[in-house]
Amino acid sequence: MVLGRSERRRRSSAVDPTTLKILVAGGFGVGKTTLVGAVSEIKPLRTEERLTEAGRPVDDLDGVEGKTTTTVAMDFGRITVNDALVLYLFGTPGQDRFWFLWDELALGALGAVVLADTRRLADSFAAVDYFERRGLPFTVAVNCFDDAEQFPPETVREALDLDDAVPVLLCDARSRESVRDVLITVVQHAMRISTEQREPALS
Ligand SMILES: Nc1nc2c(ncn2[C@@H]2O[C@H](COP(=O)(O)OP(=O)(O)OP(=O)(O)O)[C@@H](O)[C@H]2O)c(=O)[nH]1
Ligand SMILES: [Mg+2]
Repeated sequence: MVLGRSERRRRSSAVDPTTLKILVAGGFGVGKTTLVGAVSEIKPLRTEERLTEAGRPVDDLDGVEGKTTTTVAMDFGRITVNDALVLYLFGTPGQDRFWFLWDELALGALGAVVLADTRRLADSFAAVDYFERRGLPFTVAVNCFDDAEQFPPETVREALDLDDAVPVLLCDARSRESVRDVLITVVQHAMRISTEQREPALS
């Protein structure tokens, strides 16, 4: 097939989209795997294993009694935000015994979402501490479970003792649109921080 001049120009000017890595973190059973699955345009890679009697002493099932599986390594998904931007999503395992995987998963990440559940807000403390310590920009997204009491974002900010600059928003981890909004907030926040770090005098 012979390409016309305008088609040839169009194709040669098309640039590869920027690809960014985003972590999806948070406590056990907060909805990380659900979030990645809701938004991914490829079949998400999951590493779910059944929760067993043997794990009962170390797996804290309080508040998530209906849960039958848990992530033991990571979730992986991809979302094309627009022609210029593709996000690769890495969901962390939620249980403390898999903390050793976090450093590997965080390598090269632009930013992170810390998913929170208002019924078990303390389960998010460790993820918030982790990203603050590493200096990795993060956004807190409250996954609004039907039977959880709903609090305004500012109350959650206070409870988690977050810096004013950290975005806090409410979301539904099952909804593609809602998760997309969260991810766009993460990218914008991380870009803002990286610009401020590069141009401190202007910010
Ligand atoms: N009602 C409601 N249920 C949800 C929501 N998000 C997740 N769930 C349910 O909550 C359970 C836990 O979700 P997961 O996505 O496995 O949670 P996780 O954070 O990946 O869990 P771990 O990997 O074990 O830490 C699942 O049964 C989901 O169907 C939500 O927004 N609303
Ligand atoms: Mg999971």
